Amino acid sequence: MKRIRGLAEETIFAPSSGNQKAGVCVIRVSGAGCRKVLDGLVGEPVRARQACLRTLSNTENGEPIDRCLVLWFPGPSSFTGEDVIELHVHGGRAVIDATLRTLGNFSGFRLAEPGEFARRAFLNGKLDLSEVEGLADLINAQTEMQRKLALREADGRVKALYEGWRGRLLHCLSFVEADVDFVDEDDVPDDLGSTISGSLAELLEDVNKHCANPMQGEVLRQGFRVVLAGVPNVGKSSLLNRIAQREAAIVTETAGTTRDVVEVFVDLGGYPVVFCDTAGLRGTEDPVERIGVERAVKAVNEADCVVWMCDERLEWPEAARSLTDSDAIWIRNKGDLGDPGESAPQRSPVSLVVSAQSGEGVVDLLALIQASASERFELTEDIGVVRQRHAECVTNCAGHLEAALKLSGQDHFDTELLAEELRLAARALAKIGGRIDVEDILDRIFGEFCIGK
Ligand SMILES: Nc1nc2c(ncn2[C@@H]2O[C@H](COP(=O)(O)OP(=O)(O)OP(=O)(O)O)[C@@H](O)[C@H]2O)c(=O)[nH]1
Ligand SMILES: [Mg+2]
Repeated sequence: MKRIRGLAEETIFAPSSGNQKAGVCVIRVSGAGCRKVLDGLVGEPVRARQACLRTLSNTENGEPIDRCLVLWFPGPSSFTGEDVIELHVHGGRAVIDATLRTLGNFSGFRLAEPGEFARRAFLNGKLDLSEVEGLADLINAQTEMQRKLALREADGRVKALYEGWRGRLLHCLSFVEADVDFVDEDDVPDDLGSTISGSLAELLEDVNKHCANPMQGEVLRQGFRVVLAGVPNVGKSSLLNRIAQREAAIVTETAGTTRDVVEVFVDLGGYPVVFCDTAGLRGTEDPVERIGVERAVKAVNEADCVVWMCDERLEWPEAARSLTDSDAIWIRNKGDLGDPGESAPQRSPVSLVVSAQSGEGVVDLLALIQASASERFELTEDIGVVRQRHAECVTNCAGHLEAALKLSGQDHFDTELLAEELRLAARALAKIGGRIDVEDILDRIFGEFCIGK
């Protein structure tokens, strides 16, 4: 277990329950100075890990600040691993300010930086990096599905999976290292290759299966991107506004109104969905509109789901046809104007008629999109790779595992080389939990937190 270096000198404190006016505000204190708070600010003794109702008093003039609940967690059995106190004060601005001011008067005390409590928990071996990332996700989760995914990281399921794989690798490595170091010992199997290749093949299969639905977690974190695309004037921006229930995008009768991609975040049955309105697709001489069309094409290509909006009254340009995707949802807008009839220049594979103006069919469209998102995010037993950072480590591990498997299958191989591949595969997994090579990523990860966590 890592011990903190130098940090314990400073006791940190911060409100941990957000900045809104509320009934209660939890102010957390962590560090060796906690006992000063118990003696000076709280006064009366408190029992460890039990909520005690106490009066906080200003250390300068002895005046009472608030009557509040005090929770005392002596280290190392605390969130950070250090001594921790939680003060559940009344959530008014003046109470919070007076409490923070008094805490700041203790020598060696300072306001915590964002993520500093979690950083201390990590440095004290209370959490591994995947759990820290899960905690950040849990705090940032805006929808039910994001919460579920974050909990899988925060409660240690991601950690358990990768640590389990690492354990299997280290087990194989122990045979190889035994072969290298003690070739004459009895308990080292003669046929090293065949002993470990079965285990390595099984592990590689598990790793590859796990990577089969890559970045599911990343998509869930960023949101399922639904791009509204089609020729100009079909009503893409009107539909976006109808879904957002506000005037998010400009709507006019002029074809070619939208240029930039306009994004709106929606919680669709627990799934985080980002709807993107785009410029109407058409060939154009206008340089600004051309950039808009390029952005629209890019958005379509990067979309998780494309809603192709058409209007059979309008010509469907060749450029747009080449982009069409059989998995996309095809809709015809302006249903309130009636069917264009057989006289329309073309018939597209429309599965739904909607009207951005009256709202007709929009609920059905949202249900189709939700079904598509739920198919994509089905949270199975194997949680898949949840972060880009993890994906890089797992891919790296798989590469070394493959190399090791190949070596172990040969009649004659260099055991040193095999051991090195196994070590590198295990290192790649160790990186996920932050056992090694963490210095360069710590600031980025803890920077995701707000103050007080
Ligand atoms: N009757 C009717 N008119 C609509 C409907 N949806 C949009 N319109 C009208 O169609 C025109 C174009 O609407 P927009 O939402 O700007 O169309 P767009 O596809 O975003 O157009 P571009 O940004 O130019 O690509 C506006 O005059 C809207 O009021 C609808 O469902 N019914
Ligand atoms: Mg528009």
